[in-house]
Amino acid sequence: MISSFYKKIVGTSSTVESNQQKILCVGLTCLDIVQTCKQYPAEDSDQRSVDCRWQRGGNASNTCTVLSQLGSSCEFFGTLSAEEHLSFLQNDMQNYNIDYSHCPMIENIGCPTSTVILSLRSGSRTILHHNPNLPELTLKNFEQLHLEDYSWIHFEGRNLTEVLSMMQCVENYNNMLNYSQDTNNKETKSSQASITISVELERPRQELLDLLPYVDVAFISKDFAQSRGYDSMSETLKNISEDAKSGATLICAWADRGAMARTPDNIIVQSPAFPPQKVVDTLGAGDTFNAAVIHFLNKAKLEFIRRRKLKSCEMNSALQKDVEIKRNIKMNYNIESSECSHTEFITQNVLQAAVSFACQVAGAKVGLRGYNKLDEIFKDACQKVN
Ligand SMILES: Nc1ncnc2c1ncn2[C@@H]1O[C@H](COP(=O)(O)OP(=O)(O)OP(=O)(O)O)[C@@H](O)[C@H]1O
Ligand SMILES: *[C@@H]1O[C@H](CO)[C@@H](O)[C@H](O)[C@H]1NC(C)=O
Ligand SMILES: *[C@@H]1O[C@H](CO)[C@@H](O)[C@H](O)[C@H]1NC(C)=O
Ligand SMILES: *[C@@H]1O[C@H](CO)[C@@H](O)[C@H](O)[C@H]1NC(C)=O
Ligand SMILES: CC(=O)N[C@H]1CO[C@H](CO)[C@@H](O)[C@@H]1O
Repeated sequence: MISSFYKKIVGTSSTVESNQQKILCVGLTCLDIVQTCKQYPAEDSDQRSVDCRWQRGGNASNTCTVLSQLGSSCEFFGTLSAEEHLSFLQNDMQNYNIDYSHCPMIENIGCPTSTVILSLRSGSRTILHHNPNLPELTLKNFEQLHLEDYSWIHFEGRNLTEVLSMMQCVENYNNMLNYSQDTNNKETKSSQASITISVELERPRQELLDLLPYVDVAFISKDFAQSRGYDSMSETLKNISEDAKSGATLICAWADRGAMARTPDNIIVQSPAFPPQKVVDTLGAGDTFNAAVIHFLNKAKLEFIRRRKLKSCEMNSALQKDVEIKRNIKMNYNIESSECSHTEFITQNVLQAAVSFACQVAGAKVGLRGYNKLDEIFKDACQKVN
């Protein structure tokens, strides 16, 4: 089942090259207070929980945790409340090797908090979220970033206006790269690939569909799908691609039904779930799934670019010999650079492997408390198939 391509992408090394471009996750971090109970409590009852822990949470922040464990270099970008829980969140990001150096700090507004009840009997996670109106990131904040540091930017689909303007900013940057490639300014820019944009449609808000024309990869959560009346993954993919007329790769995960995805040219791939022996913690399963897909596709993208460069080097050395073919080769070079600005690297096989890999990682995660040891379990699994 595991191809050699798959092995190459997944790798076993968790060390990160220092000059590697990062994956940026834009969204929220919050404090999760997680209580594990034998069963979900009755109202007005008084019982002991089996386990209680504090954990760094928030969708973008969880996605970083998993990306980092899989060996991708990553950065979290979101507002941080400068209050008493700040150092808890910062220390934890440091432990997981997550860069947070560009996060704006907000005074006098508390940190968003989720109280979570995990039921061991049913495997459910019940979330009570409180956000004391910590301001959303703005375009101004986003403009402080150096976009050349990133190969992929993942957005939580939270606030339509702000996220849309950030995506437009990335689009402008990509167009600029494309322009300097066309003018054959090889030394400065030809090594730079355009940034891939992904989004998770998470909150049940119809208007978030307006983001789709700007994204390369869209994750549609089960909650979002259900809020629109879809009750299967295939119905979701079909109706969303009709509604939004999107050229994006669409991906839909659905708990123990696994996940399904659609390539830009309408080919459907899918994977079953890989349930662990016992489901102990489904909190963040979706974030884990997203991270694993992004990790896999980003690796595929880097590999695609590496091959393209090799090819263009070979061509350049051929150039020296034969001036006559020079013109054709130059044309080829340009055609290939614009191909790569889109999502040429997401072929049916790559997408299939990405979704299957992500269901395996998410399946391993729901068998674990928090994210502890996810990287070890995962390495063991890879060794077994090798
Ligand atoms: N009970 C389960 N058994 C096996 N795999 C699961 C289970 N729940 C989730 N998964 C895996 O996790 C992936 C994501 O699940 P899902 O979309 O339901 O998460 P979610 O509800 O968005 O999670 P959260 O909101 O807590 O991040 C699924 O595609 C599946 O591979
Ligand atoms: C989005 O953010 C802007 C600016 O922070 C705010 O004015 C607006 O109400 C937000 N919209 C939603 C839907 O949250
Ligand atoms: C890059 O430029 C080519 C032509 O110069 C164009 O066809 C292509 O759409 C551009 N790509 C992007 C991402 O703008
Ligand atoms: C999905 O699309 C089909 C036809 O394309 C339609 O019949 C169905 O009602 C749609 N589902 C929802 C929930 O909108
Ligand atoms: C804190 C937060 O916004 N959590 C959300 C993460 O995404 C899931 C859906 O995928 C939501 O249900 C959570 O509320």
